[in-house]
Amino acid sequence: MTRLSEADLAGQAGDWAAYARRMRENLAVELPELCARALDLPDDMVRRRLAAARVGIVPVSSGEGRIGGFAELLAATAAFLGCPADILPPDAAGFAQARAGACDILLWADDETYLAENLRDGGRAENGWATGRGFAAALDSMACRHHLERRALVLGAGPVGCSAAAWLGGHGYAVSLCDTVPGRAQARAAGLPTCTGLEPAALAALPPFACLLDATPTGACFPRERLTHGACVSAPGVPCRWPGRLPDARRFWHDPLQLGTAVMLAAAACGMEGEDA
Ligand code: 2YJ
Repeated sequence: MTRLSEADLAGQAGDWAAYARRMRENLAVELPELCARALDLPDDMVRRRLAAARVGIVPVSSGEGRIGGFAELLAATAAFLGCPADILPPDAAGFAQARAGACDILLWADDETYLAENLRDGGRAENGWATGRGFAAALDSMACRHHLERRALVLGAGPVGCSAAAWLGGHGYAVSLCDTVPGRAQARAAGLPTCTGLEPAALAALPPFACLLDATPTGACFPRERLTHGACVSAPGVPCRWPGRLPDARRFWHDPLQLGTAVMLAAAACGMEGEDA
């Protein structure tokens, strides 16, 4: 995950009605159900476990410091999922309160790690793993809705891209995983089901893709002509440069933090373990 800026998060915590409407219109799903699909868990179990979990967020000031609006957006995301959520004191005092019983699920992020930990029952989910699954499930929702071929291009072989590629491969997609670092996509694809690693120069030889998952911060560089006319794009990368570049805004999903956080919370609430690649 690229380090988010306060500007990336501006206005995101406020309008959940608009977020839910866009999700319904574009993905035909509600956020808890999308989390359940991302985790291959029953929808009712995810909703029940989330409703029973108290979430604590500990702001972390080490390294590059706190990001304005970050803890608030995590709390708002938890609340939107039906979890009571509190922002605890920053740093050591907050961790101490959490471990003394102030919450069931602890959310915290520094410059290297963003983690949800279930302190009551066990279960922990890292952000890259959860974000990849969430955006892969979002892409799949659009692909099912528009009857697209189950063949996907994943840009970026980092933790998010690899997690997305693994989810898509496990759900019947033929996946091409592409990275600009020579050899990286090929090495990472080797352990993933129905996944082929390639470098950008190899894309020109392939037929255009109807399903794209862009897990890079450089969406603007991806040539539009490598996509079919009705292609669907799921874009966890920040900053996101896709808006305005697709003919149909409904065949597109992006948010800077909410979906990944929601999948982390759902996974931790259900006792799952998900680590970044
Ligand atoms: O508490 C805060 O406000 C800050 N310490 C939040 C920092 C958020 N961290 C990031 O954006 C990191 N790039 C997360 C890296 C996650 C790796 N998957």
